[in-house]
Order: sequence, then structure tokens, then C-alpha cells
Amino acid sequence: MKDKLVIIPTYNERENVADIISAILNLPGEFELLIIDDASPDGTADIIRDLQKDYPNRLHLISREGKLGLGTAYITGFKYALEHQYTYIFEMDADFSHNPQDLVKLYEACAEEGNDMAIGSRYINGVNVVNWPMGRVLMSYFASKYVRFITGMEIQDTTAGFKCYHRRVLECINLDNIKFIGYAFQIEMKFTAWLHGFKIKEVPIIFTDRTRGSSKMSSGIFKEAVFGVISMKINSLFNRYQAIPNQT
Ligand SMILES: Nc1nc2c(ncn2[C@@H]2O[C@H](COP(=O)(O)OP(=O)(O)OP(=O)(O)O)[C@@H](O)[C@H]2O)c(=O)[nH]1
Ligand SMILES: [Mg+2]
Repeated sequence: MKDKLVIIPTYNERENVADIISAILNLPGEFELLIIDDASPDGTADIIRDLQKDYPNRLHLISREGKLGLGTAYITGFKYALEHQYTYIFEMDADFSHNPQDLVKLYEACAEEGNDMAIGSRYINGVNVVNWPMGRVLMSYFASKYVRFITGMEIQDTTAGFKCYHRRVLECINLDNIKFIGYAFQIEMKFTAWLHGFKIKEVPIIFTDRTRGSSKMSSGIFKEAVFGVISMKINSLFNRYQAIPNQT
């Protein structure tokens, strides 16, 4: 069994990708990295291919044919991680909003404290977001509250995209049932893990707005989350999120 795989989806992250690769692959603890690039027109994948020579067997790349969305990129990554027998599987952005050093904290929360899932949370001790305009901070904060209200899940940062899963969580979730693409994807994964009774810990982190490259946030992604949460809750009442029986 291999140990840790960090999954990063990229779309036009030329300015960030080389630095994020070296920051992660130089952490203590031999993390491996899988990048899912969606044919970024800025040549992100070429930079990754070049760097693969420097990190034999530790830097993996899946190049998809076009922009298929963050949710499906992670599903592709999760399936790869399960197939290749990794135990701890991480989600993270390429743009340094998530501090690579915090991967170690997420890992410890699962590997040493026995949690099934650790979430890098912005809203544990107040609001820990740096450089976002106030409007966006408020939107994200109240979006999290809205999701808690509709779903009833006891998670403060419901849209967070910085996480560590023990593989048993991903094995239990029917990944082909996860349909959302943007923030709603992040909510849906947490909601499903919570429904299945997994032990979830929120680890406080400081989230910093990207300084390089541009955001892929869109109003479509926002709408998907607002309405998606309601349909997700209704579907759960009809048992749509049934766990896959334990295969071990
Ligand atoms: N493969 C793939 N990656 C994507 C896609 N959309 C976004 N990403 C990546 O997903 C991560 C998060 O996207 P961001 O644009 O940073 O979204 P965000 O964090 O909500 O927006 P900002 O805070 O403004 O940066 C980044 O690493 C993006 O490059 C996509 O369609 N396909
Ligand atoms: Mg970002």
C-alpha cells in the first residue's frame, strides 16, 4: 500500500504550477502528487511533463481533453488513487490559497488522531481568509451557514477544498453518483461522508487569495451550489447516497 497522494486539478495555472509542485514534493514525509490538467491553453501540462524527470515516480499527470470541471477532475483523481493503492488522499488548489505546509497537519489529523477525513477549515477560530474582498468573504461565510442549515451537517467550512481522506471514505462513496462540478462538489463529498458516519475533523488553516493566475469561479458554479444543496438534501431522503458495502 502506498501512503500519500495529493490531487490538484489545474486549468491555466502556468504561473503557479512549478512552485506548487516543488513546495509539495519537498515536504517531509514523501508526498506524491497527481495533477489533473484539462488541456490548459497556457501550456500548464508541458511544464509538468518537464518536471516529471526531476521527481521520478512521484509526480503524476492525467491530461484530459478539455475543460471538464473541478468535480470530475477529482473523481478521476480519486479513482486513480484507489486503483494505485494510496491510503491518504488529499484535495488541494494549485494557486497557493492552501498552504502546502498544512498538508502535514491534515495528514496527522487522519494518520495519528484516527479521523477518517480532515478538512482545512477557514471558519474554526473566526474567519481566516486573507486578501479576499469583503463581499466574497461574507458570501463564502454565509454560504457555509446556509449549507449547514439545509443539510444539518456539523461542519463549519462546508465549501472547503483542502482535505485529506482516508481511502476507506472514498471506497465507501459511490463516486459515479457524485454529479456536481464546482463548490457544490465540495459540499456533496462532505455531506456524503457525514451521512455515512465517518469521523471528520476540521483543522484551522489560513486561506490566502491567489496572487498569480486567474480565478475560474463563475455564476454557474455559484448557482449550482445554491440549488444543488436543496436537491442533494431531497435526494438523501430518498436514499440516493447509499454507501458501497465494505469490500475488505
Ligand atoms: N482540471 C481542472 N481544474 C480546474 C477547473 N476549474 C478550476 N480548476 C482548478 O481548480 C482549482 C480551484 O480553482 P480556482 O480558480 O482557484 O477557484 P477558486 O479558488 O474558487 O477561485 P479563486 O479563489 O478566485 O482563485 C485551481 O487549481 C484551478 O486551476 C477545471 O475545469 N478543470
Ligand atoms: Mg483559488
